Amino acid sequence: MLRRQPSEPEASHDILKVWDGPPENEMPLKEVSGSLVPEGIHSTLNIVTIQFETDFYITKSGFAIDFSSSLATACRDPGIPMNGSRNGEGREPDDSVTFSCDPGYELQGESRITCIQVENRYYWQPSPPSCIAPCGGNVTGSSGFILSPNYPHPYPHSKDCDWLIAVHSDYVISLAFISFSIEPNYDFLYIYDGPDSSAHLIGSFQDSKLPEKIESTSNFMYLAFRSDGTVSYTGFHLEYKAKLREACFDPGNVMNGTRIGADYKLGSMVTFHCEAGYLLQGYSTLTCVMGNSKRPEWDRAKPTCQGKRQHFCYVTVGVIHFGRTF
Ligand SMILES: [Ca+2]
Repeated sequence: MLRRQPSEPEASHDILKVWDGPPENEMPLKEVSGSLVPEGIHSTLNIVTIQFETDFYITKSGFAIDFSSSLATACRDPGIPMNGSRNGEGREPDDSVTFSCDPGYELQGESRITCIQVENRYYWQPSPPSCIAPCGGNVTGSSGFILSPNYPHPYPHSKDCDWLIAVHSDYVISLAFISFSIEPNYDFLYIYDGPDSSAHLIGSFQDSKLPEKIESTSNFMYLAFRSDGTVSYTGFHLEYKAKLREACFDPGNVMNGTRIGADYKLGSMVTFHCEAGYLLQGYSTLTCVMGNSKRPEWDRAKPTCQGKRQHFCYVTVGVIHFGRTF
């Protein structure tokens, strides 16, 4: 397959670095580059170090920074993480606040942080967490969301993210696309009807057209997202729900036989036939009915195909035995 090279070489940056105290304390506050004006920065010490690093290429207008000092008497507003929420308003020493993330997002850091005072210095320990859309994972629970990494921001390049959705065995999985936008022809979302990528491929999805809702035939669904080394779109936001199974499980095949019928819904029938030279043992036709457990199940056990020759040998042995006795 042809792969494109990135259209520009990795840009060399000019960076502004800000530390709380001298750099040797290793308490970085912020690293800034580009042209977005960052939010205000607050130190916890009475010293701030600002370092400006430039490379050999391209110069722009630079920066202007305004600063002021104030006497700290409490911790600063710990903020609310993007795609998450905060519980608690306290900012006094020993006050704690907790954080949680919106469905589909994972907390990075500690959910509980505490305001610490050391002499005139007030700070949160540990630092406030963030909420990120993870790259893959095992998803359980009767409903939930699957988000492309970094959603709603563009997903990273060269990512392999795999999700396994597993619900209770009486249920199947219904997956709805809330939003979907990935680079056509180069980035893909593969969805499999089973617990891994060796299961039946339901589809490989790409581009920005919202796919129809899809359903698994078992209680597992496997999603594999692959992005190439360049160009990212916003990705996807999917919602899954466990749905009571309305069909029987795939009854499989029989050794030395064939099956007719591929519909496993309630009321459907499948019929087994044995190859020439084999005899069917049991009932040839199974019907999907509502079982005693209120779940669809086949009304009979699957038949088997027995070799005639084997049967014949058994009779022959019987004759010899018969001959010896009398
Ligand atoms: Ca791409």
